[in-house]
Formats: sequence, C-alpha cells, structure tokens
Amino acid sequence: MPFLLQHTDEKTSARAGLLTLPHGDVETPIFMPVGTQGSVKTLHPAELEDLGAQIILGNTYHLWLRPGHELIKNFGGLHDFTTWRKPMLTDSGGFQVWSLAKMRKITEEGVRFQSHLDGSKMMLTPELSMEIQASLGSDIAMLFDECPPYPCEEKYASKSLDLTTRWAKRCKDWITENQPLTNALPQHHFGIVQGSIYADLREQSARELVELDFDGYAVGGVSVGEPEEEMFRAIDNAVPFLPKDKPRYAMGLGTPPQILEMISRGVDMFDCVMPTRIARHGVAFTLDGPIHIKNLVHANDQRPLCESSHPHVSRFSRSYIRHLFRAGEMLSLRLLSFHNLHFYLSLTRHAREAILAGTFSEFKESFIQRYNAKQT
Ligand code: PRF
Repeated sequence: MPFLLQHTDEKTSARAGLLTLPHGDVETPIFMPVGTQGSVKTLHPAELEDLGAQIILGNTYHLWLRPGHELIKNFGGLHDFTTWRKPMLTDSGGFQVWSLAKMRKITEEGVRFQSHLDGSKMMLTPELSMEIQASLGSDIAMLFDECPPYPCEEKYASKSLDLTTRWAKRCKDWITENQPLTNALPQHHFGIVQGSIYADLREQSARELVELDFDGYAVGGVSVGEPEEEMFRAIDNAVPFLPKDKPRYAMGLGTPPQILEMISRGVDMFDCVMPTRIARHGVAFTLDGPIHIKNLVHANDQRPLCESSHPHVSRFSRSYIRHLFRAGEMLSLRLLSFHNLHFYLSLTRHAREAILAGTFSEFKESFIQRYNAKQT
C-alpha cells in the first residue's frame, strides 16, 4: 500500500507519513473516529468533515448482524450507504463478538456465538469476515484475530497467537482468491499482532504476520485492562519487528497522553470510542485534563469548554452546556461529542506538525505536563 514516510523524529520513534487510500489521502499520525453502526454517534458526516476527520471506523460484527452486508453491498458499499466519502477502516469482528455476543465458543474454524440482538446462533470465520468487509468496501480491512483477555497465562496466549496466525493465513488465501471483486476499488489489509504481555510472543506474532506480507500492521490485545506500563511494553515489543515503510495501528486506545506516548513509540494510527462515549456521560477533554460538565463549579462559568475548542462549540459557555446536559437536551451530547473529537483530531494533527517541525518531544512533554497538572 502506498505509505510515504515523510519524517522520522530524531529523539523519539515518532513518524509523520502519508497514506494513499482509494477514497483519499490520510496524513499520519491520525485519530480515526469510531462509527460502529455506520454512524459516528450523534454527528452528521458534514460535521465530521468540518472537524477534519480523514478516516473513520466501521464494524463488521454490527453491520453484518444489522442491516446485513448484502443489503449494504446492494447500495454499492458502506460509503454509498452512509454518504461518508472519505476513507474507512473496518474492524474484523472477532473482538466485538468477544465483548458483546452471548455463549461464545472459539474453534479452529472460527467463533460460534449467539447474536446480542436476537439470540440467533451465528458463526464468524476468517473467510466470512473478509467477505463481509469486501462487501462493505472499506479502504482498509482488518484480519480476523483472537484478542486474548487480560490477565492471560503464557500458554493460552501462545495457543491463541498460533490460531491468530493460522486465521491470518486463511484470510490471506481468501484475499488472493477473491480480490479484486469486479468493479470494486482495491481494499488494503492489516494484520493484527497479538501475544498478550509476553515479549517473545509479541515478536513471534509480528514476525509471522510480516512473513505473510500485509499492507499494514496493528497491535491488538492492548488496552484490555492491563496496567499502562504493560500496554506501552506490548507496543515496544512489537514495533521493532514491523517494517518501517508500512503503517502501524494501535487498536482501541487511549487517553490523550497515551496517544502521544504511542506516537513517540512509532505508532501512526489510532481509534477509540472514549471521546464520543464519555461525551455522552458529560465529560469534555480540555488542555487541563477532562472536566465533568455536570459539576457545580461550571454552573456560572462563562468560559468555553476549552480555549482550543472548535468555533461551533466555543460560542457556548460551560454554563449553558451544563444546563443543556442537566435538562437532557440532545444538543449537549452533540456538542460534547463534537468537541471531544475536535480535541483528539487536533491532538494528532498537532503531533504531526511537531514531528515535521522537529519539536515533537517538547510538544509531547508540555502537553502531558499541563494535562496532568490539575488532576489529583
Ligand atoms: N483485535 C481487533 N479489534 C480490536 C482489538 C483487537 O485486539 C482491540 C484491543 N485493544 C480493540 N479492537 N480485531
């Protein structure tokens, strides 16, 4: 896949790059808003464009169960169905089966489970995940993996990783036999490094996936309840074995300081439900750390949520947004979601600018210091 490495930081492993995808270019490092059901919760696609979102996420598991990938395929794919015209990445479904479905059972063949919607018995396999993602027409499809829980014994993590590698081979075979589907734009595929907290397993997983040769590589199985240092170590244990000329993606994380730590370790792409999820619980990110808009201290506060907020949000006072939230007004959820995504997208954009300017370390240190200063 065309990935142009534009600059590598001298003091850290941070990189700035340009990813050329069928629906447009993506400047890295990049944060990808999560649109599980084909919608980034509460936001209009035009608002995502206003925010400068360059790529968003969709989920195989959810869209397969409802409305079904055949229906979306008949619309010409997820881009035409949702009207989002820029790049999209789809996750492969295994992780979502694990976190949502009932009665899950992993076999060599795939994962058997009962739908969380109506209890019907389903089976997701590597081949089916690839077929669904091809029907959705995402720019980047993730391989079907198993994400072991935390904590996880080394023996289980090792067996699980062997299964993930065998599934990766099956995904590769399916891709080779079925791509390109007629009239479809090309689709790129990312392998997912597993191996829990075990350094040798992370290395083994990375080497096996690189041997199979994918367009990019993700580190999975992180941010699943382990201490933060373990999460950083998992990245450090995988990155040295991944090719420099391909994009790297850390799945499902994290807080703003964690994103900067990951960027400094050589990660290019991120997704996380946190900014939109906690918005719906009344939390806004600010340069001085997160604030709970419900709190009494904001009752008469005439300042905007954050000095760096988007004009659509900074025209309002904290006091007004607090009032809307307490009154159960949907606008508050939209404003907080919009604001938090603006915060994350600005964070990766500023990180990129700092990498290109040779000032990333200073940017990272001063951001984290201020972010943590007022927190207890
Ligand atoms: N695998 C996949 N999706 C994921 C994860 C994973 O390990 C994670 C773990 N952080 C989030 N999303 N396929």
